[in-house]
Amino acid sequence: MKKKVLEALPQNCEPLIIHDNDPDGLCSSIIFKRYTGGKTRRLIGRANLSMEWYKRLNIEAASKTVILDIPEVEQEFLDTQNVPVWIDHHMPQKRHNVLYVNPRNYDPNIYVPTTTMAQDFVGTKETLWIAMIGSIADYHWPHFAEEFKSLYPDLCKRDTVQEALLHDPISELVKLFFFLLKGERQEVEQHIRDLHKIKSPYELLTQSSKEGERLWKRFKKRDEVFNQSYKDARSKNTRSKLLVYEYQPGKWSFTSYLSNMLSTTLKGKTIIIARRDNGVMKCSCRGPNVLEVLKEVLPKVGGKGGGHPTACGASVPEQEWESFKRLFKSRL
Ligand SMILES: [Mn+2]
Repeated sequence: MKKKVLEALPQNCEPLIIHDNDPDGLCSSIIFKRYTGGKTRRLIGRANLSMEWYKRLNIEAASKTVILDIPEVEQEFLDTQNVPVWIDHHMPQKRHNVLYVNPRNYDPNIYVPTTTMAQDFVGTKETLWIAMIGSIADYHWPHFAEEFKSLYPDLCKRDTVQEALLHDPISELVKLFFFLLKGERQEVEQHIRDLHKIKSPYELLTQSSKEGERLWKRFKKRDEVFNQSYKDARSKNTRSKLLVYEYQPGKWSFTSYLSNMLSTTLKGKTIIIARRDNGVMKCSCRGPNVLEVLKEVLPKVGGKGGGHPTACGASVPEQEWESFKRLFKSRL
């Protein structure tokens, strides 16, 4: 696969890089951009790259398109391009006229974040820290973790995602990548421009450059707000196997990071973070076999959702919320 990707994307070929709006999408796009050059665009608020994005992303002007960490791309969209490159790790789709890299095509249970693949295809020693952040952010301990630890012994000493996220300084950087994607569009675009310029993790951790300083300041503001919800959620914890936390986020929504951290600190517990949105409860779910339970329970309450075996999103009609929680709990 690496050979095919490199053939399709020669160094400095300046493609348009479209990526998911999360740390895995962002980190993989940074790694690709360092190799290929070109422009990056973030796909906000949806999992499907459809024709409506064709004009908005100014695809016509692109000589080549790279699509990173996006679960679904319409065939019609792919057909406007000369064999785009699409690298993803969600449920495999059947498409043609595309170089589609998805490890689940070979093994439906394999879990490899897009960032891990980006590092394998076009990464260097200089992008290793970004590759580590993107992989851990997607809850994956990459095969290059040992190399990372020997290059940055002060940033990571542990051997598992859970331990590193709880105790190692690398966790601050993972959080930073999550939080800097929160905010007004212009503001986040500035963060991304800055992140593309950051050469080393210490620029952020010690604020040793103008960009590093600005990003750190923005991160800390968000972190303060996050800590409030985190404390609040922790205070709702009981001896039950399930922790459901309902909250209404302000201008920044930390839902997925919050559920990640709660499931890391409250090991073995199933976590559901929910917010009300137009008559539905939007949930971020984490837990040992949360997908399995959701698949059973959601159809009974007219809900929708899916994702990874231990990390899912779901939406449940508000009037079914209480029965959803009851059914869910009875299946644990
Ligand atoms: Mn993603």
